[in-house]
Amino acid sequence: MADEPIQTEDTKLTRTKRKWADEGRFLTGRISRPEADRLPPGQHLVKNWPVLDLGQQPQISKAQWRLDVRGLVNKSTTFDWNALLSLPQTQTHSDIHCVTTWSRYDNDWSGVTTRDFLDAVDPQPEAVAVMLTSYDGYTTNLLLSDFAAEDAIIVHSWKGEPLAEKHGGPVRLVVPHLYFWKSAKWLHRIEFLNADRAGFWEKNGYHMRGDPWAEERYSDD
Ligand SMILES: Nc1nc2c(c(=O)[nH]1)N[C@H]1C(S)=C(S)[C@@H](COP(=O)(O)O)O[C@H]1N2
Ligand SMILES: [Mo]
Repeated sequence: MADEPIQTEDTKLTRTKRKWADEGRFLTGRISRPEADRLPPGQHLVKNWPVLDLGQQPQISKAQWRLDVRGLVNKSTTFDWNALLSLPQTQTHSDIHCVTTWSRYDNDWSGVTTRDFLDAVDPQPEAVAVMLTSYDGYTTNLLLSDFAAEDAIIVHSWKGEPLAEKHGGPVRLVVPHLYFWKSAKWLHRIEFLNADRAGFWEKNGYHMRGDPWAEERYSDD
């Protein structure tokens, strides 16, 4: 009896998560690290928050903003601001690690976790990667298992205030367990793919995955 799974909460959400856990598609045991491992190798701490991008900071109002969800999902859709806010809202606390060697601790984010987002758009079994496209033309790729990490979040607020335009407002992604170039600012489109493809920096010599603890900085590493 004690071994029986609890059936009463077998919502679609728990079914999806259980299926993914069975397939090993969610990373496990990666989020909590000993404090001694908090700063990845080759990184130094900063207290400010540097701004890094391709030099074009698009000005997108909340009213103009859209998130197009395309590719291998059952619910191919476009979110506007209200649709994003109608998904479950979560607050997270995480560190930033930029490949240019600065790290910034203790950032407070609010938005929609990628797991809640995935539950809403329902990826097809063939989907193994995503390509993110931003309003400035930037692209970056992630394995679906990395996109679905427990602390990955589609962010609209920082410290309870709207995310500043220079940091990717109105909406950016934050994937804390990878280098920050994977965290697309001014997020506009997410395409679900049956194979991992290279985004902007990945085509220009950066690593396809970018794990800071493995120092996956450049593709020839
Ligand atoms: N749309 C977009 N997102 C982007 C970039 C960019 O040029 N355009 N640069 C990436 C890089 S290299 C880094 S380090 C972080 C910087 O985010 P920040 O300016 O908020 O520190 O954004 C990432 N996301
Ligand atoms: Mo970066």
